[in-house]
Amino acid sequence: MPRPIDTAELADWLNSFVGSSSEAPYSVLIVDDDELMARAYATALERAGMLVSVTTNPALAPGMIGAQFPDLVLMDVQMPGISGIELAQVIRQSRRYLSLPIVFLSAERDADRQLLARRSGGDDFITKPVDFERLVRLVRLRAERARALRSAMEHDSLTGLLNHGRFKDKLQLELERCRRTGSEISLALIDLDLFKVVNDTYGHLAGDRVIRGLARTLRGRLRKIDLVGRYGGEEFGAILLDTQPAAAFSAIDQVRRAFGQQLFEDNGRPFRVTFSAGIASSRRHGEINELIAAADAMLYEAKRAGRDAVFV
Ligand code: GH3
Ligand code: MG
Ligand code: MG
Ligand code: MG
Repeated sequence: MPRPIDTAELADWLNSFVGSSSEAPYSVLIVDDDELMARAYATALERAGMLVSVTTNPALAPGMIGAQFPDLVLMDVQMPGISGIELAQVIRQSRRYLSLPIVFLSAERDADRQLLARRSGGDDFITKPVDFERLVRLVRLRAERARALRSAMEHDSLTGLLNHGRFKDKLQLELERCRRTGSEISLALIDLDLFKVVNDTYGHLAGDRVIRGLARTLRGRLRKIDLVGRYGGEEFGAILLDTQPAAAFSAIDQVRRAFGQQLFEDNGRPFRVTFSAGIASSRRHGEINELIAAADAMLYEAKRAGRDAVFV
């Protein structure tokens, strides 16, 4: 019997591996109408240290993928209702899942059908009866590469922080968690002050060093569980988990003071840079666009008040 799965809980758990995602166990979703076989694959993968969930109902697969964001999907081809090939086509329609490896499992030996399976978006084809050792090796290899690819796609290349798209995904996920659990997050939007002047005076390379410097300060000064992203060019976002606005203010203001003391230099010319920030709470703004707009409005106020300040 496949064990019952609380997909929301599993998503939370997977999501909690912030900053250490490469060390988290690989998560695999198995989609196979044959319960006994699915269970056997699951056991083999679990013994190899992976986290496995199973569904015998292919119609549930897209929802589970959305909730769990597995590292890999292992999928039977022949299933009642919707075939694995059709399911792969559905999954591949979403840009988010372009790098999600799909491995087909099938008794299908026909080369044309196998080719069709690959063309529909499948990455590998394992024929039944399955060699379990080979299955584990292949899944691990695919998951490893997919995770590296996904990480590159989700992080900003200049700073290594979450990029704009992934940052907003995370914000959405955290807001959903707040709704479920009644917890609270604070969102901080941070914008470097008069950065055009910095670029004009010291050059773009020095400007880039400043952007990297702020990224490092944010990562170093905030908690490991907090989510930090590069929201735009010289704008950053921080999601402070389980944090009320007053505490968020202290945290970001402490970053502001530390960053303001940092000395940058260009050809022997030392200089400092400041930032302004706006903070808003999920308690008052539960919808993502509202929350962002509220933090942005506070950021605007901080700028208007003369910059180098945090407004809440
Ligand atoms: P304000 O205090 O009002 O925010 O002034 P500002 O000069 O920072 O205003 P604005 O947001 O208009 O300018 C941002 C500048 O940041 C313009 C852009 O050239 C620069 N910028 C954006 N991304 C990068 C980047 O990746 N590297 C460098 N060096 N500069 C960048
Ligand atoms: Mg089947
Ligand atoms: Mg800006
Ligand atoms: Mg600016």
